[in-house]
Amino acid sequence: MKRKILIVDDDPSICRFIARVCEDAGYEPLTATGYAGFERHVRNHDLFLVITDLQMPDCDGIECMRLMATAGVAAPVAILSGFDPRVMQTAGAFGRSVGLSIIGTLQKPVVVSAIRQLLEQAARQLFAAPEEALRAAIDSQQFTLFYQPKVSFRPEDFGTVVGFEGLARWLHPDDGIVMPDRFIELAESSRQIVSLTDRLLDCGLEQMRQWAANGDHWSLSINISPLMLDDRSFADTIWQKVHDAGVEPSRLTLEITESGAMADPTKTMETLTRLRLKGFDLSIDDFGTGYSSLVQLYRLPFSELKIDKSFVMDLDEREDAQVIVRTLIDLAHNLSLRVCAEGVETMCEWWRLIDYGCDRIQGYFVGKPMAAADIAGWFDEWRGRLEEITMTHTQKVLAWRN
Ligand code: G
Ligand code: G
Ligand code: MN
Repeated sequence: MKRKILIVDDDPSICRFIARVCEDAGYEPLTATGYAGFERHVRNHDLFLVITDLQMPDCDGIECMRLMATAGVAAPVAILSGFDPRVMQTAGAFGRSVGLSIIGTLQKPVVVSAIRQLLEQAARQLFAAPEEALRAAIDSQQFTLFYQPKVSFRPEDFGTVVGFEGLARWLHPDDGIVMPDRFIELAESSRQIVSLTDRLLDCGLEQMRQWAANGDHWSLSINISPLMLDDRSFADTIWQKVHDAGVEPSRLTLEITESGAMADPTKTMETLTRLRLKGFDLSIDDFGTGYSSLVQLYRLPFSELKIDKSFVMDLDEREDAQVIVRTLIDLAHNLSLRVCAEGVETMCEWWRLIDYGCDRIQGYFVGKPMAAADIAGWFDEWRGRLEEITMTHTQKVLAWRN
């Protein structure tokens, strides 16, 4: 059975033209010149590709895309239009936002070679499983880190930027910046997290080198998937990389999510212990949300505990969140761990955490994760804000003393 391609355009001659090219390439074209025909085909056929105009008398392209999304069309969609490329890009972004797989545009007047190219692309996509797309993206260096500042709360260096957490971002050629919730799970289940982390670590180490060249000796935190800790060679591999980059291992914090670290502590213990012995800083991430056992916490050689943002974000409203955060800070200190509170968004939370004796904080209040190029601008702005904040602080203390 031939694969079906739906072609939608209010101009029958354009439909016929594209249909001919599709037919010649061995496909079965279905055409529609209006909404009714379009809807019938979308509902009744298993489609290989949809080529749709954006501008029709009884239905615009956005409505068409909504309908396809509602009907659960999984086939790739190409946008056919005479509009300028920016309009088509916006329409494409809309299509993706409702869950369609927009594979490209076909600019009017349509030429045979462009149609053929599109057909080849659709055929390639058919065989490209998501893992393959991820692999190709890792190989072609489409991943980078965004950096979120961490600020010290200790009296000796209060307000100082001590380092950044690097968070993975996929710079997708069509979709723009793709967030980790869309690829980390897939990377883990397909074991590509190893090569992805490897790439990200290279990015981060290069960034640290540039910072150092500018006189900024910031530390960097990298998220490590617990899956990687089963690998006996992990500690050596990472040490070699850091050594080759001329970076002190103590400047690199490896953040491991609590649930992951706890899954099989005997297996991870060996790797974590070796990493500590080599001088790396180890952080237990999102603490309080996983399947924690305090016994594991003191068995595994962590140097930092990161309080999950869900507690921090409730600090202003909920007394129980205050109790939990205070208790976690005490617990960490009693186990000689440094504490970092994550997800600080308000001035109120900031003051409370100083009060509780938290060592470090991270959150939108200080800065969102940002591209490396934006750090310098953010840093200048932060110094100004910090001055204001500390002035308010001094006034508060004076008022309190009086
Ligand atoms: O900002 P943000 O949406 O970047 O991060 C969401 C989650 O994705 C974080 O909680 C973090 O655990 C995870 N994440 C981000 N970057 C990485 C990475 O490089 N490796 C792993 N394993 N997880 C990451
Ligand atoms: O790896 P981890 O779970 O720690 O990643 C941190 C996550 O928390 C990232 O997704 C980051 O964007 C997010 N984050 C960091 N600070 C804040 C904050 O102040 N508010 C909110 N809502 N999210 C934050
Ligand atoms: Mn983290």
